[in-house]
Amino acid sequence: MLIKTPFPHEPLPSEITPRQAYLNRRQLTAGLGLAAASPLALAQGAPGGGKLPKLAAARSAVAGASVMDKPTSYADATSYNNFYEFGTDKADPAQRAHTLKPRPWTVAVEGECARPGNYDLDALMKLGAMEERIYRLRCVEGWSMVIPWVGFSLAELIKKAEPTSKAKFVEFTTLADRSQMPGLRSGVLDWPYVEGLRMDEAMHPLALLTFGMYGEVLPNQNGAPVRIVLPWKYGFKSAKSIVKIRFVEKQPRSSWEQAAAQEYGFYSNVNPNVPHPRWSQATERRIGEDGLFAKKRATLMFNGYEAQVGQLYAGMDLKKNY
Ligand SMILES: Nc1nc2c(c(=O)[nH]1)N[C@H]1C(S)=C(S)[C@@H](COP(=O)(O)O)O[C@H]1N2
Ligand SMILES: [Mo]
Repeated sequence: MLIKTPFPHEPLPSEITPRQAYLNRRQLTAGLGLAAASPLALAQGAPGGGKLPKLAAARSAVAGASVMDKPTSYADATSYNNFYEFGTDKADPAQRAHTLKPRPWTVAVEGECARPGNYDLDALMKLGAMEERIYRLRCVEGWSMVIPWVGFSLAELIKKAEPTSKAKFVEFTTLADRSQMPGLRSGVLDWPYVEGLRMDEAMHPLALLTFGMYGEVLPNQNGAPVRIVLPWKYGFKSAKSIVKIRFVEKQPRSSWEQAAAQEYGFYSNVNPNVPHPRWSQATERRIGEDGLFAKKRATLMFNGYEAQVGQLYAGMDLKKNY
């Protein structure tokens, strides 16, 4: 069946209504008495799926890098995804991303920098020391997760590339290969998926070049083999399956701006005070807490990372620069 999405990224009823599968699983874990562990214990032990290679990481010392919220279950984090290259339904990436080949993989680092280059995945992974960061991820659609990511600050890669004084922004381009990605047949976005950051945002220690989650390498549906995660921005800024990182002078035009500029600004910082033109951003549903009577959570300014990133936007009108 062909389901027409009237606008990209519109929360579908299926996203607002919890899936029966989640309820069943929650009832099961509650029954086993597994739900009462302390956040710290869960953070250290949040288990992966056990099917992918392990990716060892030290606990991050970066300020704000480990929230105390209970991590989302691996099953939820890997079955409720946005990765439009594999379809627009939340279940599509988990069902269809097995066709993605995360190895061999090359990331081109280019543009306004003294040391451009093509990095093979293994070389890329050696540019920094792997850390575990437990971040909140808030989707513009109004749901959130808490995920223990593995990677290192994007700043590590940027410093090695030695950007020139002309490099004001960083542009990320992700894979667009029809033979691996069935969703590219749809015109829902202008492929390839492109995102961008101002240089100081990209250099912020919380900006994570991400290779794994839950102590293992990234599953395909979560953006294998390498993605970025920007915890203070709406989820769509966290581009998956990156193949190119380019330093540029002018502000890049992201795929979401291209699709609907009045709805998805370049900054897209999480902000409960600036509603999306078609819905409020004041509250969010935490995946895993989606029972019939579960209360929504209040969305926090900069997704709760205001102390760390607020100064990047000092003096800016955040209603204009949404
Ligand atoms: N290449 C690519 N990256 C993407 C997307 C996408 O469709 N394609 N979706 C974004 C959106 S809208 C969200 S909310 C997050 C979801 O990340 P997760 O599935 O790992 O939770 O990925 C982001 N990165
Ligand atoms: Mo999203």
